Amino acid sequence: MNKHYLINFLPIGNENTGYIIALEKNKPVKFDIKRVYYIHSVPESMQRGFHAHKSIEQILICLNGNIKVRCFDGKIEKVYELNSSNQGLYIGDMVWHEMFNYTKGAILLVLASEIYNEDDYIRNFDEFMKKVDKLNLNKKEA
Ligand code: T46
Repeated sequence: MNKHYLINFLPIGNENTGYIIALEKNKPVKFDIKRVYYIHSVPESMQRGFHAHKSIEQILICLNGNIKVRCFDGKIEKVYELNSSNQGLYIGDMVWHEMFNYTKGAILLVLASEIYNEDDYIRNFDEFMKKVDKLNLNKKEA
């Protein structure tokens, strides 16, 4: 199962009225949203992220501007360009992610499946690789 992918949202409205996008449990968010946070005013040269979550799932939505996100699940690496509020980037557990190339005024909204818990972060890449290799090995043996 892919652990990082883009989700297209359904905008309600038209160019005369403007749009509403509603995100609900199962439509299309597959987890209970326990936290919402947003990141803004990031200098263009700044890179953020550089961690994976042990169990938290998230959807990243770029509400304004343009942000790039590199995701690596131990096998598949992909750079996503987030430049539309009509799309969200799903990032599951155990996905190393890095955010960069924030344009001026970029705003990143994040829906998360759990409240903030620093113990859920893996901030060391070698530790991430060890854990993800072990998980993949266990999957092969099962
Ligand atoms: C993620 C990416 C997409 C809190 O106190 N509460 C919170 O809910 C969050 C998200 C962060 N913090 C504190 C923890 C750190 O002291 O804010 C500080 C900066 O967090 P961090 O360096 O983890 O920020 P990013 O931008 O690297 O990562 C954030 C989220 O933390 C992370 O879960 O997946 O955005």
